[in-house]
Amino acid sequence: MTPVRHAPDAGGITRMHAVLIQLVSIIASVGVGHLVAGLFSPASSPFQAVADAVVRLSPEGLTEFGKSLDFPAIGLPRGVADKVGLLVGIAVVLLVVAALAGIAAYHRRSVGRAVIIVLGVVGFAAVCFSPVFAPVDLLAPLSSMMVGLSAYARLYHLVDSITEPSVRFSVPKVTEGHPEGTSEVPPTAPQLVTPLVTSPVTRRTVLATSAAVGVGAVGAGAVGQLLGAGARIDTSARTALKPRLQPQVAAPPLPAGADFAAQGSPPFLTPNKDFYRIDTALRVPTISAADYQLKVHGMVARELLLSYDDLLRRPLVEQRVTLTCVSNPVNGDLISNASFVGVSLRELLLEAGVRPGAEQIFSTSYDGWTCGTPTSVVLEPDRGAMLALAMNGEPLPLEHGYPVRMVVPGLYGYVSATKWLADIELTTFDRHAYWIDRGWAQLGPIKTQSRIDRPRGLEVVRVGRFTAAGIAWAQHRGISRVEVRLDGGPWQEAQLSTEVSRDTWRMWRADLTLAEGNHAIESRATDGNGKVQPQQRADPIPDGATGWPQINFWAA
Ligand SMILES: Nc1nc2c(c(=O)[nH]1)N[C@H]1C(S)=C(S)[C@@H](COP(=O)(O)O)O[C@H]1N2
Ligand SMILES: [Mo]
Repeated sequence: MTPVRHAPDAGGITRMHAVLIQLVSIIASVGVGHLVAGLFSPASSPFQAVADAVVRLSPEGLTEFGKSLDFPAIGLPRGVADKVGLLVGIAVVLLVVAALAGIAAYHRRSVGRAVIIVLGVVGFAAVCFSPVFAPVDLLAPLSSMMVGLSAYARLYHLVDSITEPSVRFSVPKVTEGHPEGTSEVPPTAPQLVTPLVTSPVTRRTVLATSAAVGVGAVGAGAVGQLLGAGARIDTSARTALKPRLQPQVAAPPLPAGADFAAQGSPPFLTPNKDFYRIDTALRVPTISAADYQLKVHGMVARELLLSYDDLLRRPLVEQRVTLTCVSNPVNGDLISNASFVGVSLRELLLEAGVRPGAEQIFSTSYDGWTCGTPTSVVLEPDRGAMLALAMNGEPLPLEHGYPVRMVVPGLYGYVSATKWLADIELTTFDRHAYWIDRGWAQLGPIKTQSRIDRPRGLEVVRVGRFTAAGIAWAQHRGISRVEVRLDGGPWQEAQLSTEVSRDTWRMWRADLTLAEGNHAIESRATDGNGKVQPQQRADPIPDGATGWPQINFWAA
């Protein structure tokens, strides 16, 4: 037999082969991890878990940056673009690490193996330290690591079997003399033997096998993704809930003139598909209403365990509430308005019996996000704090918290609007919710603000009569007045849309006369208590942006 060439670690391959083997092993590891997760527990995909951990561990600045990322070019709405960007970023980092490890492995195979182990451990840790960890979640990271290591071992086994040269010669057995002792001359020359005993292993075999493993791994990952998505809600079950979500106490009909959409304000109700979205969930949690359970516990007289049907047996009320994100910058668009149908959270808490000293309603979502709401606010009789089940006439969209979310008028979302609500614990403020340890304030009442929607920044409009338009909000206090001024001149009172509720935004419009040239328009709102929004500019962190919005534009 021709001896296999034993070059130190390279084994007759090039650097390119080593990089390929490393990439393919890591892709196999990630792909199979994703597949196994898709089969058993979608959130346990090591890749997914690492991305989730990056979100959890990232400093406030990074998360805030991500929140405001916008990719209009590829048509992704906010709240989605940052998530896709993060996943792509992690994939790129992984590929770069794999390529570097492959180069190192060309000289020392143990380095390549060690990198697979380290990545496996990172994925394993991310899964184990997830806030929603369950033992079944161990399957995906374990199989991921095993497959990565075995792909690596097998591909290098193939490398070690490379025969050189690629066409093999074989020497036939030569008989040592004639059995009968005759003096016949045995054949002397070796013969070229074809076909070969086994098909030869060449560098091309290594390439082809690696490619096949890579394609298989990507396929496995894709199947895992589909399975995970298949674990998504049975959409027909969600739609079937619609007739059961009719409110007993309907909101009064919308008055005419609730918006100035014709002049450039948003419509009074934001369609669900346009409703802003903010959350830390890289994959939208999918909980079926049939399996839904809400636990109310902690400093209460009686613990409650409620199913979706239990909630449906309670009186359903309809309320229009404008939700706002604390990280909304001045003139930003992290604000939307919807009609919600749900049950009174106050009634529920009264039934559980809140014990004295329970200052905080600590809520946890199915994806492990946490939120702290002041109990005193939720218990106010006219606050309208609710557990919402429907939004704009349909069961909550998955992205907005299906099947149940909290809504508390007048508080920023991060302290009140828990989506995919799983657990409510009455406790003190000693316990810190998700954003509190990331630099945001414990209390988050919504600040009085206004926004200029028309003109747009740097827009060129016609000289002469021009109608500016926008919105103003001070949920639960209401808006009593909006003023605008042009080029630092005198304040001019804007016309307000008909008030629908003090928990919702109000639109404004103002007629201006524009001379040719560049202009600046500013706005300021006054809340229902007569307090004017402050001029002082403040960043969103820690408790919401302040400052008068200003738009620069041209008239020509
Ligand atoms: N489970 C969960 N609920 C959450 C969040 C989150 O990250 N996870 N973000 C909150 C924040 S910061 C805001 S502003 C609102 C946004 O709700 P929306 O996405 O329906 O507009 O949801 C709140 N509820
Ligand atoms: Mo938010």
